[in-house]
Amino acid sequence: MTRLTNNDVSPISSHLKEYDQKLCTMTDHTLLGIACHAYGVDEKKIKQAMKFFDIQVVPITAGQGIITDFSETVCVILKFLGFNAAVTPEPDVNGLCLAYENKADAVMMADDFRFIAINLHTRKVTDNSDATGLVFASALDLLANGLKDKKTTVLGCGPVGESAARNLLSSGAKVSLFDPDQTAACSLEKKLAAEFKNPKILIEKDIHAALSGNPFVLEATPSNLSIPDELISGLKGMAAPGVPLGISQNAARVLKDRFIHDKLELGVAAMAVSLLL
Ligand code: 2YC
Repeated sequence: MTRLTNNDVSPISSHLKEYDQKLCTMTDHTLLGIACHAYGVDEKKIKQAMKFFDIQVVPITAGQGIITDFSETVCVILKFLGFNAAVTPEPDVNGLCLAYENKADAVMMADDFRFIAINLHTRKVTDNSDATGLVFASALDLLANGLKDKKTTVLGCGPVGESAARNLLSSGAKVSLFDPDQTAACSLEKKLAAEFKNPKILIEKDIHAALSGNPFVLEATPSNLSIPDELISGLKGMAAPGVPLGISQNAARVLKDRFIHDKLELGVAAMAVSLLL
């Protein structure tokens, strides 16, 4: 799991409105709308429920410690969506106690290994990797006006890629898997084949084969250049939860409004919506 830096996080709050509008232009859905689409829930019902739902974000000093602005940015995203949210004044155990004592409905927190949200009433736990894979698959589905029977290549077969591939299969996409570590692709294919009663999942042997046939792409690798520039023009669209971004700035310009990437926003929106299910 790639650890964000303050450089990744600090620009987010001031660009939220602009990003929300860009998502609308590309998918006809807002940040909240994409998250609701991911879980198949009615946005009006979520908007109603979130008014009475308080989420406390607890900074965690364990391991490599606090990322400056991380908790504050998660909180800003939650409030932008319409939730009541605040960062606890104390980190760690103290922060968790304060959240309970202040009758929070949910907490969100991250150490170096997991970023989770917990509904304190239902005890539902949502993991950022699962939610991020799901919501970026949902965004790609909207970008593509539906992915049924369309070739969709998942680059990166880790936790985010697994969650995305599972949800792309549910959308009826023709899923191909690629990972530089072929064993990761093979084990994911086996796992999904068992879950979906032998769907046709292709394992691609190299990046050129993976990106042939004008696919849609879900880029979920921690590499900063998983797709060479010369292969970009053949892509129909891309959703890229991978951190750092797996394509060059020039490639991002070529893809323009057929390309969705962020480092926190869609994942946090999906985690928050999942707390209300
Ligand atoms: O500020 C804090 O509370 C830190 N303990 C937060 C550490 C987050 C580490 N994880 C990441 O940077 C990202 C997550 C946002 C999702 C995957 N990696």
